[in-house]
Amino acid sequence: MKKTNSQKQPVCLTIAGVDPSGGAGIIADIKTFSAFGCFATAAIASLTFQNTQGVFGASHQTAETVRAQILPILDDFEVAALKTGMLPTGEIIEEVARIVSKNNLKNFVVDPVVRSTSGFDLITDEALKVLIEKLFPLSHVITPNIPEAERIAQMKIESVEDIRQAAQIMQSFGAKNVLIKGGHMPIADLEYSEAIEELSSTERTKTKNPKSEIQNPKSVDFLFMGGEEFTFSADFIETTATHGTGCTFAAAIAANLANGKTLREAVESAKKFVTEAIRTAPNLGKGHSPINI
Ligand code: PXL
Repeated sequence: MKKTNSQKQPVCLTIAGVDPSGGAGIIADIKTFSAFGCFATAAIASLTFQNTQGVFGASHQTAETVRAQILPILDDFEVAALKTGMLPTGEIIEEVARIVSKNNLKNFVVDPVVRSTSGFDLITDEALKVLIEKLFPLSHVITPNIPEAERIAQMKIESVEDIRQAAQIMQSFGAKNVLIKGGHMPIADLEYSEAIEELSSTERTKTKNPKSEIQNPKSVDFLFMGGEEFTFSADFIETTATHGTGCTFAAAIAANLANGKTLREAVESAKKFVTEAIRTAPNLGKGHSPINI
């Protein structure tokens, strides 16, 4: 619900790419900030050319033009939370890191966007290294999905134990809190999956069902805060309408933090929001439909 003018809306800032077809990137972030009663501001790191079927190209900003967008916002508003998404080049990432440090920005959610669902690389390998080195230590939480976690931690993720190991690797890169989203690896439920992992590998191969055979599959997200682990589970929804889920999730976490929620509360609420948005997706376009935000 929109707050009235007399209630001060926390200001959230997204620094990300524009998806002109509206499903992902800055447009999704703005709608999400707004849905959580925050005032949305946005700096464009890249203008992409895409629709629900694919990403066809992108025109990146420079460090200077990104800085020129952000500084007037910081000069004027108190930014309660910051979210980054597609940051395509090392120079942009270094500039964002400098600005975050210098302005001591808090509630910084880093969505380490690597590749679009359709397989378009949204960041170069060199830039990904800079993102890990410069932004992870400044972040409050990073929010990789499984393919992103695999590329960052440089390992295959096929089990809950792999998720834990990947999180440890990412924490060793300086990320204090790591949320690994399990939507790409539906599991029966946590206890059952862990029991399977205890089995010998031959038994496991026999037991490991393809996802279509799992009864009541769940999409389970794992939040690692220091040495603690928390899980967030929702029914897995078999659908191709997933365009923009990552952006929306991270933006909802940032908005919740801006509203004063703890990280655990922020993730729990964001997960519900995204699940509902997937469940009620409008089925637009010929490819991966956007979700309902
Ligand atoms: O979902 C990753 C993503 C983030 N940001 C922008 C995108 C995409 C995927 O297409 O276009 C701008």
